[in-house]
Amino acid sequence: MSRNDEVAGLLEEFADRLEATGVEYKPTAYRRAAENVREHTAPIENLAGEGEEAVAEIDRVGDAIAAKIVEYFETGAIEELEALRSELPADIEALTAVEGVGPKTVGSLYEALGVTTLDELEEAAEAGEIREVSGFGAKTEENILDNIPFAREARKRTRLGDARPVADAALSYLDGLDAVASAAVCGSIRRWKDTIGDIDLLVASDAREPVIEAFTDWPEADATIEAGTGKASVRASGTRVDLRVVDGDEFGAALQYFTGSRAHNVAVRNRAIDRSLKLNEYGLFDISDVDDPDAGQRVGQRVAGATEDGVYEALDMEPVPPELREDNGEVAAAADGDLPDLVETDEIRGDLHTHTDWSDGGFSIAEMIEAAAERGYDVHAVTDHAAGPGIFGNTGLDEAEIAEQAEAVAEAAEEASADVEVLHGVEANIDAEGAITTDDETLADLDIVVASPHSALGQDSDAATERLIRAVEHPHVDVLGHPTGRIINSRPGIAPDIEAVVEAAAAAGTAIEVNANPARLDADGDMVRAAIDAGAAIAVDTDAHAPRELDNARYGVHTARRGWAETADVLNARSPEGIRAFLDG
Ligand code: DGT
Ligand code: CA
Ligand code: CA
Ligand code: ZN
Repeated sequence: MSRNDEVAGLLEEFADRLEATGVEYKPTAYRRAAENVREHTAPIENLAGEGEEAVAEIDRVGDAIAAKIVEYFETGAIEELEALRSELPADIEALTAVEGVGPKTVGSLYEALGVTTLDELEEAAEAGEIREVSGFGAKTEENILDNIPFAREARKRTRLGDARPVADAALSYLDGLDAVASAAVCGSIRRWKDTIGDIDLLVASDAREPVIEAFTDWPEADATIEAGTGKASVRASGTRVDLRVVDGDEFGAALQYFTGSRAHNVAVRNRAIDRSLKLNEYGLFDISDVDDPDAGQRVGQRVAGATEDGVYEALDMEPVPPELREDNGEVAAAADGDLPDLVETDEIRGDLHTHTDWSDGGFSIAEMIEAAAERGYDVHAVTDHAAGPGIFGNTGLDEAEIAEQAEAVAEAAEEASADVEVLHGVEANIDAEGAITTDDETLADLDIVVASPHSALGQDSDAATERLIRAVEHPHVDVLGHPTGRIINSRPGIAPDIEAVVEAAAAAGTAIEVNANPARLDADGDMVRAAIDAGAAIAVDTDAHAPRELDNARYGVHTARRGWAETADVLNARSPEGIRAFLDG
């Protein structure tokens, strides 16, 4: 974690605690400051060293907040924050992780019941004490109780999008060391799971000690958790990073083993046993002539282990792409030579769900088209928010504004230097009943309509199913955007009957989106697989609000791969003509 992140975290806590004690306006100022400190490119500790004025140069950081930041670097604490902490000794970060519990709730529940931790919150809810507090009711209490397990789980796991850049940085650092022959990520992050418990790294080297030493000295590591002869763990950006160092001839076996999942490994190991082979993290061994196969880890004749592909091939299997290794039929498919030909990130020909400064994006239509061109895209769809439920203030476009934007998009497309086919569309809203809240005549004129749920995300499963079925059956809807509306580690979203929704989508010719924003990643792998089985197309879109967010496409592609998506299943891996044909159909 950089010190900018650290200070931003403190300012956010400050904001929460001010809000909990009923202070108005100031919390917003602290949150804005936090955001800008986090995004600021210069290290905050350097600015603080130069003094308050240098810190106050950061956008939205006023003199008062700048003084507190300097105080923190000079004394190791902020006096006023310490005072707020003793006034309200509750774990505000943990408690506000529960959906429906904000800082004010934390303040009230502490005052009335002395609640300071998640456990105490749960006890109070179970005992029916919360409903007795003024301003709370039985329904609120029930919601809190329902949401506690999710909050507990969320605090333990890191989002893929937060962990992957850390893993990539660690990997390139290790790759640059002389003693390292090869380096790879393994574990859930190599399988591209949407959340990960820890980052697992593997290195092949015949000099273990210097590699371990260099790893614990990695500049981005905040602390060493443990260090041994062949493995070490550090903490970086709040996530645990495990490294194992093995010999080159065992690298493939270790990579296979530590990639998991456990269930996949069990299935593969059983296949080895059927062939009188022994598979473990050290290699694949022929034990047909061995009296006691359990006598050691490296017994019998080594038949594979240097490469992972070699391990699978020696088991008469196609090498299994990591995303499939969840024991969902991939072992049998690999044995039959029936693995899917998975879509690749560089096969994406354009993004079909993006925003500009016409709604809540930060960049112009022209800048977003240019960014798409830079990424080699052939197609780019502009789909700003339509006004409607769940879209705040006046960020969403009404019918007149959509018509006006059509002209602006046509103009920008005309002027764009690169040869990108620009589509004009909208991200329309699916209301709680499944109606699309933009006029049909307006929708009919657009190249593409993405329809997404943005409101009523706490509705029950039956209502959610009906809602999404009605939306995908709408004649002008082309893509169902982020189908559940979940925000990973923050809110679960709706839980429709997936089969029913994807069947309706397939029948209506509506594509199911994999939203590549790493906070969303829905549809998830399971829904993608159901959609493909039902015959629905998949759209892998970033929902970018800025050019750099177009680079999130890889998270969406790997999520689609977890759902066994082949190139042909993905709408925006088709040619511009193919995409047009689908949208017109
Ligand atoms: P995570 O970190 O919770 O997101 O999930 P993984 O899959 O990365 O799990 P982790 O970090 O505990 O271990 C990495 C891989 O190592 C795991 O996917 C499979 C393998 N592995 C670790 N311990 C065991 C074990 O006791 N038995 C088996 N079969 N495999 C193991
Ligand atoms: Ca892991
Ligand atoms: Ca691990
Ligand atoms: Zn969007």
